[in-house]
Order: sequence, then structure tokens, then C-alpha cells
Amino acid sequence: MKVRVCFHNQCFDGTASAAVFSRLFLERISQKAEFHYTGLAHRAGQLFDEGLFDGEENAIVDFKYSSSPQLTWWFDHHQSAFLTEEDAEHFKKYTGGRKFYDPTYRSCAGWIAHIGETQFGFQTESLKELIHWADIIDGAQYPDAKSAVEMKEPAIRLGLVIEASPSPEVIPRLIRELTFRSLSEVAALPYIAESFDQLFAEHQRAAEILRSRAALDSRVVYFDISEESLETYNKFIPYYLFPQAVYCVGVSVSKDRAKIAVGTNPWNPTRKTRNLATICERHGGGGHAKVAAISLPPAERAEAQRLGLEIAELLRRDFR
Ligand SMILES: [Mn+2]
Repeated sequence: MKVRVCFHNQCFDGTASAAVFSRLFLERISQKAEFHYTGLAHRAGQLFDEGLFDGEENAIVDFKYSSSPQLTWWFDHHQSAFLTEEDAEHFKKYTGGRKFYDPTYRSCAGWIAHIGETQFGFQTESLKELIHWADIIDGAQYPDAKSAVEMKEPAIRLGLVIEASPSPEVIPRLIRELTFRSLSEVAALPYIAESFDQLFAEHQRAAEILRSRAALDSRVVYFDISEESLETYNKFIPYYLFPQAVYCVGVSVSKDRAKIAVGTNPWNPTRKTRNLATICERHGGGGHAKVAAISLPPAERAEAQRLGLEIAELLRRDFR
């Protein structure tokens, strides 16, 4: 039986959700299932390609709802799970008992396990570790900056591969492994270890650049890497380097934009009174209260540097 499983691509929870769903399906629905995996990404316009739901059973996990009559299973936990009001209405009228939504769940993998246990008699014992880490990584609830940056845990290593591997074959392959094997076994597989080593070397280079460029003053880290060739960096590195930091302001330039990124240290218990989204909105940016950014055209490096310093000064006032 051909089963198409569509999952949130390049996301640890999306990958874990596909594995938990596959196991549930094999154990409680049909042992004859042959899985075909498709990663889905958020984008402007049509989310689901024509002909995507080509299985006898078609599932979406950890991703938006589709009102397609071919869709037979759906699990999600995102706040914004419905693209349109019509989709939300369509789901409300559904009574088939195979589409499930709960935005209070930390991870979709945990949500699938819960429904599996309570409605399908599914034993989830061997998947507990996978679900535990999906909860941590999807909710950005790392215990500390050290674990997020040093990446010693097998789950965090897999997380880096899932989020950053350029190969489209890696995640479907990983899902098949995670359906039956432990995280440490999967992280030790040669193709995963190799991919991790490569990505981790880039991550370390980013950490070195930030170490040389960042400075802490009055509980605010400021760094300017606009002269460096660094496409991305792990946003927890500054708090790893400076645990006393409460806020961080970073200026970077890529070929598409000059960016001022403003963040809050999630592990520093100091009370944070500033809404970073509001601060960034004043300059045409936005985001969340605790993480926000402003984007300018790539040529406006000097303006980005000026704004970055200005915002850092503003945040420092709280601690002087
Ligand atoms: Mn998720």
C-alpha cells in the first residue's frame, strides 16, 4: 500500500513527526505500508503541488492543513495551521477521526504519539527519546547555550543535519532510520556523521568570527560581521560567549540584505522589559518581543551599522 507522508521540511520536529506517524501506521493501521516522503516548505502562493497526494493514503504532519479530498491523515500543532478561513471551516466539519489539531502541543511528534496512544492503542515507549527532543528543539528550550552551541547530544547533531544539509535525500532516509533506531545509533551512521562534521566545521568558523568581533558592554553584546563572508550563524553563539549578556545586537551583510538582528538571552534570568519587535518596527523591521530584526538593502551597510549601534545604546540604558 502506497502511503505518501508530507512533513515540515528541514525541521527536527517535522522529521520526527514523519517517523512517529510511520511507526503508528505500520503497527496499528497496516503492515503493508510503503512510505514515500515529501518535505514541505512555507512559501508564497500555492503550498501543495498538483498531484502531490498520490498515495492510497496521504498524510500531512507538522504542516498546514489541506482541504484536498485525497488527504486522509493530518496532524499539526502550529498556531497558524490554516491558510484560509475556508480551510478552517473544512476541518471543523470533518468527522473521520484521522485528522488532529492541537496548538497547545510543544511538538507535533508528541501530539501524534498522544493520539496514537489514546485512540489507536499505539505503544510509544521506544519513541520517547525522539519525542522528548522534538519538544526541546521545536520549542527552542535547550537547557543551556553550551548544549545548543557545542552540539554534543545526538539529537542536536541530527538537528543541525536536518536544518542545514543541502542534500534532499538525507531527510527521507533519516525518517526511515528514526522510525526504528535510537538517536545515538542514527547520529553515528557514517553518512550522517560526515554531513554533521562538515556543517559543524562551518558552525565553528562562525563561532570564531563572532568571538573576534563581539564585545559585551552593560549587559548588551554587539557585533559587526558586515565585512566577513558569513552567510548564517547560530543565534545562540553570542550567549555562549557572553553568558552575562541580556541582549544581543548583530550587524551582518549578505548578498540580499544588510541586517540588524536583535535578540534576548533565553538563559539569563534578568527581567527583560524591552519589546524588541517594537524597537525594530520603528525602523521598518519586526519580529517577536524577544527576537526581532531589521533588513535594509545590501548597499546600506553604513546605515545598518549606525542603527545597530543606536539600538545597542538604547538597550544598554537599562543597565547603566
Ligand atoms: Mn513542529
